Amino acid sequence: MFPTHVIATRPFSDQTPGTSGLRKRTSVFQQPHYLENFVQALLDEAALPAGSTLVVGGDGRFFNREATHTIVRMAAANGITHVVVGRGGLLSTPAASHLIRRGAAGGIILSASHNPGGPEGDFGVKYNAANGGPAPESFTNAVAARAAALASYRITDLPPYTLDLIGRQQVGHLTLDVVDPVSAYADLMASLFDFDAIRALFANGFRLRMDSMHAITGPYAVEILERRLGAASGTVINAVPLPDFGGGHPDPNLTYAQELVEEMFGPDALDFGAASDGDGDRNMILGRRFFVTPSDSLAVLAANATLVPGYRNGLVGVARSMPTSAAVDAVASTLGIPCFETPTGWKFFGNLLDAGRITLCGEESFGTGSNHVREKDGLWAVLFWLNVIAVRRQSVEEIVRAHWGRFGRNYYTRYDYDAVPTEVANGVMAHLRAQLDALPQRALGGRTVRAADDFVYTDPIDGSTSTRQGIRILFEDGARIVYRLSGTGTEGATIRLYIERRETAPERLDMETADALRDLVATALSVAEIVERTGRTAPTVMT
Ligand code: VG1
Ligand code: CO
Repeated sequence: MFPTHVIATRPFSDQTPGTSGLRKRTSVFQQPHYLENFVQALLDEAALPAGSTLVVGGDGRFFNREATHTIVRMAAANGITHVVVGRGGLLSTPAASHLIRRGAAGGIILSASHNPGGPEGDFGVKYNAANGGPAPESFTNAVAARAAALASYRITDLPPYTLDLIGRQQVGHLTLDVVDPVSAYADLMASLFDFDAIRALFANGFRLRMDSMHAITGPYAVEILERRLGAASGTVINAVPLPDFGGGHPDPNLTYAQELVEEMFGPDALDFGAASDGDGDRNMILGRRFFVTPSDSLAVLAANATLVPGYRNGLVGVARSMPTSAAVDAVASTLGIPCFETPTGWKFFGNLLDAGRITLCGEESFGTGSNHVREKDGLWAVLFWLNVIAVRRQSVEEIVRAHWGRFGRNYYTRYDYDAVPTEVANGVMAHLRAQLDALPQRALGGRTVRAADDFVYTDPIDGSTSTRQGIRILFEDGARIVYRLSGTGTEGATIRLYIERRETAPERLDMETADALRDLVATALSVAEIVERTGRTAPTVMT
């Protein structure tokens, strides 16, 4: 047998997972024992029964391969006898979720998602449970407590094995399956969408640009869009995953997906543009010179779901995270189905999906998904849109404008202030909390406040409660301002400001978002004293 070592570690008190797993600078993860400490805490807490399967894979960023080997060796040392790894240690987050759901007891996903990668960038580790979804808060809190108290971890010297050849290897007592990262996921997509209709769309000259931002969706997009659906070769740009994402910020928004945005708003704009993030769970949808807000995208998909084979029988319900606009609420009320409002982070959708209470869900941060996996899914959203376009035979812009005409329009914007000193950001939140009781009935910028609170969520399935999930100022006319601190940043704090106003009058559906929200933005900045407290006169990113 191969020796298992029990290695002394020092407790790490900074291993509390945030919105989506543990995310730190790569250099922090590279410290001696740091990764091992966290993985041991995860494995201890998960306590997988004998004979169970663990899935491992990541978005290919710098340190992905080393971390994969460490986890394989630690899994073996902790009695796990079957590990499934994507070839090269690669798996997109939605593909990992899908593989876990096919009989594994859990999975470890290596990614810091939309955060930059590389030696100077970020790394991340997330545990997903047997349902394929991010472990709930109760689990992550318990892991953090263990990680802060651990004395040692277990790791095995394994005989040589490879992550680069598809197939089964017997490595000591460990059965290691290296799988093609793409094929099972591509088959799942083919089972949900009308690939014949989408193929016909491309055959008739429909032009798409997909920007994979040098991140994990490249191989998935090439296989599905170009090979299986016949989109022109070269449709997918930045298709080769790179350890540092080509030095970019793999976040599909109007600021960072620059190459795509320039083309889609330029003189030779194509019919449809899309981008995905580092780990493949986010999506940005663009029409010709037209940006679809993620909140609108969720609402449009919900309203058109029965046009898609996988959702032909309709939706049982929908959910959105609290800061996401209420556009989908209007669709749910017309369809007569429930709409749930959850805290930020995909883990809060898991119970609702597992209990069969919702079919679609989404977040304003370019995340949309359904009950097909337990993560948000970037390429799924792109395929959903393509399927809807193929059936409706309308442009992206026509579909969205028709949607606004029918359901009303939720003007929406998000401001992010990155790398704010932590004390300053906490000061902004404390200043807001101190005003909560005095805000109701007050007039702010000509609007009357109906209610103000710090969002509390009680899970309807397991009754668990999550507090302090974001400050909401709700106005009587339905407008809303939300403030929260990011749980995914690694430098200082990120303040997020979300602003929304609903409009149903037909003559007011075509305003520029900046014009429609100007007053509310001014109110939001002044109530929080953003400029005074942070010294920032403009956000880092505006969506
Ligand atoms: C952000 C988004 C949130 C998303 C999370 C993980 O969190 O706002 O909606 O679920 O990232 O997405 P925060 O706490 O920074 O606002 V990903 O693509 O990193 O898995
Ligand atoms: Co992501």
